[in-house]
Amino acid sequence: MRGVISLLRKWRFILGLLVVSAVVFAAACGDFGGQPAGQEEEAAGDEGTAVADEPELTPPPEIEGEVITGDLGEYTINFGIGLSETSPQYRSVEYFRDILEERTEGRLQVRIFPNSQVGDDLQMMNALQSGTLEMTYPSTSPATGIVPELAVFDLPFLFPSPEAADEVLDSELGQEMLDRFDGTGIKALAFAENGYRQLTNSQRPVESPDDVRGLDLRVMENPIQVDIWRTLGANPTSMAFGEVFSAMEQGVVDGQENPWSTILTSNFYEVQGYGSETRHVYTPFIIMISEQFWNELPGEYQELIQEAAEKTRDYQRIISREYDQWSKERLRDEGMEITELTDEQRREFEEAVQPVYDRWAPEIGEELVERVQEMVAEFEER
Ligand code: TK8
Repeated sequence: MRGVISLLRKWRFILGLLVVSAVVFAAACGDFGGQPAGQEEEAAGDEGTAVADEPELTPPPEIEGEVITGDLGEYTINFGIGLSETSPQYRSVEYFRDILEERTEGRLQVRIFPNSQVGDDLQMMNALQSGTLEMTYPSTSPATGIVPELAVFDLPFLFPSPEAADEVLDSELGQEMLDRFDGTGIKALAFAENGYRQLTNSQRPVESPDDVRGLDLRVMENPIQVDIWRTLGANPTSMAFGEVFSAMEQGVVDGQENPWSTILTSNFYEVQGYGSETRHVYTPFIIMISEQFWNELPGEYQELIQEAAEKTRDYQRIISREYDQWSKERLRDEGMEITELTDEQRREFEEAVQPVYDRWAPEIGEELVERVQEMVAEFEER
């Protein structure tokens, strides 16, 4: 029987490899909503186009723990992400890969596919559910179709600091959210940090809600993100991340919103002249694995992957915060005019989007929204 299982596993592995290779080939031809081939080369860091340098980063922690020995089989994890090789997200997946490969002497291999090469967030989550991709690391916003309660993190101005976000995400409430993926074809291992979202556009400086009026903006595929910008008088369009650069370059949209490190490492500054430090939403990432693949793994490998995901989360938060302000300054070096809002100006945005809470708290669950707000308030009082 073991021979049959191992043969099946080999066939699945070969099939998976064929699917992923076909997908990678298709992506190279620009078929997967990723950046068209030309821009992928740029995003790959050709000198003189993509931003080649990076901030002084805290080095990844030493890899500790025994090597896992025994005839537990060999597996390859194809790990797709939306951001580029210079992003803190990518750097953290390299650390995840190194932990697995070192602790199993290469019996667990990780192949990283950045730049939406094997699909955008929704496509990669679907690929996990169908077992054609092993891991991905999307924002919570596009995952609300699978776990609706995640929408609480789409509420504007919810977290006053990254530490307050960590407090909630790493609490029992956060674990409850991750556990809600069980049975959906996805196992959610840990949160990480996408970060505070900042508005950019090609038209004008923005320092008040009035300046937003009439802007055509790309937003994530999530109804609350659409509502936020419609409430501010913009014309929001939901779009997969891999299509954003081209849409801005062709003038299909005037702007988008993402953390400074994404705006920098996805070269958005090349087509966006104005940035505003709105910090209007804090978006978490989720490190996730295909439930089908997870269930086939020996328990020792499951434990290692869970441990590695939590270490990856902790490290990614550190370098994400090191990238944040450094990226803002690099964007200025690249010619972007960045408006830093005063507390008063940011309060004007908060007041303008209060109706979003009123409309969506009942949808998300008043009790859940209040639980998160109480945890944040208690944390801020410490
Ligand atoms: C990358 C996306 C991105 C998100 C977005 O896969 O879509 O704008 O902020 O980070 O998840």
